[in-house]
Amino acid sequence: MSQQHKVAPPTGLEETDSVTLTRFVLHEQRKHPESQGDLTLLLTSVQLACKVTDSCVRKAGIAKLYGLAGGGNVSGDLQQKLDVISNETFKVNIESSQKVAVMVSEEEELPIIVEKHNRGKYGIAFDPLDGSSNIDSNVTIGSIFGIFRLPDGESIQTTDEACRQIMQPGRNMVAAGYAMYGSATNLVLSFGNGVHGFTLDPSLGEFVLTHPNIRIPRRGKIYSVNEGNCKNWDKPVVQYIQSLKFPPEGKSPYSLRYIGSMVADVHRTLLYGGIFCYPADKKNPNGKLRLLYEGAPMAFLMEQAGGKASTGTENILDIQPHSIHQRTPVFMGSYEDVCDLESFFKSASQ
Ligand code: FDP
Repeated sequence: MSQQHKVAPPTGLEETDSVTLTRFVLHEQRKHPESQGDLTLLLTSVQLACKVTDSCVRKAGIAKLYGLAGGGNVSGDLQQKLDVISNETFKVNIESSQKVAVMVSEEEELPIIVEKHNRGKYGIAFDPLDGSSNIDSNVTIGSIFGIFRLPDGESIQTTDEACRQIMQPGRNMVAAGYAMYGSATNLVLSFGNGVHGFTLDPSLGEFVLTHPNIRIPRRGKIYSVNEGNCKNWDKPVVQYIQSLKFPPEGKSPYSLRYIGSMVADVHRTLLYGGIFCYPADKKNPNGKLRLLYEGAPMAFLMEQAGGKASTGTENILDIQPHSIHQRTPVFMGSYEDVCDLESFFKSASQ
């Protein structure tokens, strides 16, 4: 509608002009006249996978979807029924978009190579249901994804080629995001032009833009870490956390908030500021979280929102992956907080 014909909706009808996720993505696509709409269609399929997963999570108790499925994932964690359902949902929906050639899932040891007739130019890495140890207690969980342009998806024939093509530094991602199944359902997304948050309107079944252009505060007041692992942390991490709890005279200590579900902890950090940490420790020298479908997509969002993501010594987005399920230490959040953390690693190395 042209500007001159645009009339303000009558009071109470403001919602008739909701910016849905689909409308937002189409609008962004128009900024790139050369675009063939492939990413738009891929995001539509991811959006649907998130809606289906959300619906399963919401009715899990009633439909008897809580509990173990009987198998294990790549981490050796026991698979929950919802892990299996969300993984199938992501695979089926994304493959049917015909826009990807390779998928990497936290639930599958090998990359999934899409049938030739269904292939597209992208690769996607996803954790279909992150934080699943929290499922049965109805704590917030989520899905995380990162999308890469593949050098030549058409030619892939072997597992090794599939791995080689999708194992790119996070900085190469064309889009990343997460869905959060909490007291409301959010989908937070970036395709390299800022971070935008949508909330699922259950009456419409549509994600509606509620948090345009999210900017993380330069410095926060909250730290988020599983402090039970403290005895195994490296010295710089112990010293840094100690500095937050015992600040110099006149400064307030940081508050601690830890849900134990990455999507929820990162979402709060993005909105309120502060730092989310999952450090390496003596038992897990590379930490716990996975690079391709946890660390890198969240790092992409953090940086796009004006924050920072680091291993302590390196920007997470610069890591060249050497295996699809490799782990990485994670420190992400407000720019100044992550810089402070890095300064403890720097001092330790001098
Ligand atoms: P979960 O084991 O419940 O799947 O990556 C997995 C993850 O959850 C993250 O969502 C979360 O941040 C982290 O592990 C929690 O680990 P701890 O239980 O060791 O704190």
